[in-house]
Amino acid sequence: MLFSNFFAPTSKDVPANAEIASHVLMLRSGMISQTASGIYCWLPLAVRVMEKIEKIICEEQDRIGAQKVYFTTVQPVSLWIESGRYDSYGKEMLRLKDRKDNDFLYSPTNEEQATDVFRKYVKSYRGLPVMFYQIHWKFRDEIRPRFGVMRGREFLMKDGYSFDIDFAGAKKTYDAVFRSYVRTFRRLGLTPIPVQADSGAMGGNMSHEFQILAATGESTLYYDKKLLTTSDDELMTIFAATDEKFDHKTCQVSEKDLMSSKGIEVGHIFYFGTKYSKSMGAFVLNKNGEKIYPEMGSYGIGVSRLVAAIIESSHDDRGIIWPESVAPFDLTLLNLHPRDDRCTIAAEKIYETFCGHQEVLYDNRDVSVGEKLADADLMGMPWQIIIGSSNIGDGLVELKNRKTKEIVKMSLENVIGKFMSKCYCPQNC
Ligand code: P5A
Repeated sequence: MLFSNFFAPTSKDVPANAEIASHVLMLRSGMISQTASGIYCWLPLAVRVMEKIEKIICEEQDRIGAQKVYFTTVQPVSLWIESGRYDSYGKEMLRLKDRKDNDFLYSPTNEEQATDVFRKYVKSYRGLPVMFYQIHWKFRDEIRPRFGVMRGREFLMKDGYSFDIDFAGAKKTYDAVFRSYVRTFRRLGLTPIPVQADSGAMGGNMSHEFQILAATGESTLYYDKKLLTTSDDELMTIFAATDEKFDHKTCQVSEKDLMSSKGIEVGHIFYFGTKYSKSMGAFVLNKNGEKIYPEMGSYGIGVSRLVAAIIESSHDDRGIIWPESVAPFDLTLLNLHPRDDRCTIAAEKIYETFCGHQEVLYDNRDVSVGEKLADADLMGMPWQIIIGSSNIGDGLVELKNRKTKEIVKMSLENVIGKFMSKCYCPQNC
């Protein structure tokens, strides 16, 4: 991608209304544009990150047999009247009317719709277990939208819904999703802290939040420091709690192992048994021809929130530092002196060689050296290849690691070799 064609309205100015780093950096790097309180347009740089996050989520959902669908963003209220949630959901629900005066709502979540699709088609125990998921926009009329897309009113969620024949099956599914969420968040470069939680508006009696540590998080967490180093299978059994549930007197963790920190909730999973299947009459017949109401769970990841949460956990005073797995481009190629033919020939050689192998943002703009260097650090690609008049005479370019800030001089051939030999096999060897 040529930077001269790329729609990334970057800015040096710190926006007045942005309180946390991710909000400032998303605005300054031209990732989002506010339309109304808690409602944002997503611009190309942000979309590239979101699509990488979505791909990782989809791969991990596929691995546990969840199947992708699209429910709708607009739902008839009748489904919610059946489940009993129409009145209880309250003012966060955006209510709509069509031209015939029929009542609709914009989906804040889709338990009812998932149950409706299930009951129409699955009539026998043979159709179980089954799990649907989607990655789709939600609207919640939050009383206090804040921190940019971190707590928006319109936001992108991965939401999954599972149906099992009995509690044992449902627990197995819940545990599989739990482990798959840990894998997903780790692949995104994050350290998830699973915390036992209340199930609130979703109902039910088993629930975990997935928090990531960040000084600007809205939750306060207490946890056993073993959580940061433990294997996946033990995670569910190690202590972590939010401050609402934490009690110093009953806490079993020793003083030296107990950590406290702020967290951002990036995921939340729920087991709620037959709450929706019973209220909405979604039953199947078991082997003996008896009616069984499936045991259900629902599983959410805040996809748009994750973009901000990743920035919160990975930035410095110059800008964003993207983990490689979600970086909008693999590298920025900076041609510091585009009017010097030697620089332009070298830059174009790299750009053309990498085409189809590496995702490159080629800064070919006719702007100052300072602006190019500042934008590259602000936008945060993991690597920068910097080509300037002073080095190119010796056949050299600079390779900068955005995270460590280390800069090494290399020959043009070596820098090409380094990136072209990168292995992309599934084992990531
Ligand atoms: C689980 C999937 C649910 O809605 N129903 C379907 C369940 N859970 S939840 O905890 O309410 O939301 C899931 C995740 O969505 C993110 N999230 C938000 N992101 C940005 N702005 C918001 N206003 C917002 N509200 C929720 C969170 O990451 C949450 O864990």
